[in-house]
Amino acid sequence: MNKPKLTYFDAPMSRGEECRLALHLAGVDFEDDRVPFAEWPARKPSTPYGAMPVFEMPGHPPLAHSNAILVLLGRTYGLHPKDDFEAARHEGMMAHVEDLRAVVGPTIRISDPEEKRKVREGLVATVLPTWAERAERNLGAGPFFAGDTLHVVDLKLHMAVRWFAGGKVDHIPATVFAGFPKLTRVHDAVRDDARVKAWYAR
Ligand SMILES: N[C@@H](CCC(=O)N[C@@H](CS)C(=O)NCC(=O)O)C(=O)O
Repeated sequence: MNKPKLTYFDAPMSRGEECRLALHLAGVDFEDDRVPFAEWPARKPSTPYGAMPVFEMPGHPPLAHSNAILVLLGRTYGLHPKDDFEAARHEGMMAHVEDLRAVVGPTIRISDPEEKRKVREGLVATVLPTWAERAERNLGAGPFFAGDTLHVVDLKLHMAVRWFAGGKVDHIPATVFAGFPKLTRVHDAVRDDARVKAWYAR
């Protein structure tokens, strides 16, 4: 390996895509290792914690956990605050996104369609608006988490909102976060960033 490598599923989603975006925004020439879903079970045991994304840099052991990867990239390439307290505030919001994934993620594995519908409708009624209200409470005048400058936290918030905004998650309406203008504004500001547009125009 002679350049950084990011390993994740072959899909523009979630924890892996936010790390790819961070690498792209940082201008890093990286190997974009996309694992077909069918190959994941064979590769899983060789990852640090049995999950992806995994980031590798020449001369270092593989690094796992999206927030650790994002903070490393953010610190290295100016996409995370230098001030320790402000950085921790950003990391708090990043943990809030992981809290959301921790409740919605397991519903993907519910095999009974009726049970899945019930559980997801329950999330739409309570957990998702509560999560969004708490995120919103910690957002300022925007457009990004910390004003005019895009940081890794914004990439993470963008991916969280985008997850549902596409309308492709059964039983979770695309409008589930539409009533939260600050969250929507972060999502849109990241979407409209020229570097992000360039990534999707490849
Ligand atoms: N805390 C980890 C969670 C990683 C995680 O659960 N990744 C999912 C994909 S987003 C995964 O690897 N799922 C497949 C599996 O657990 O076997 C992080 O933030 O990266």
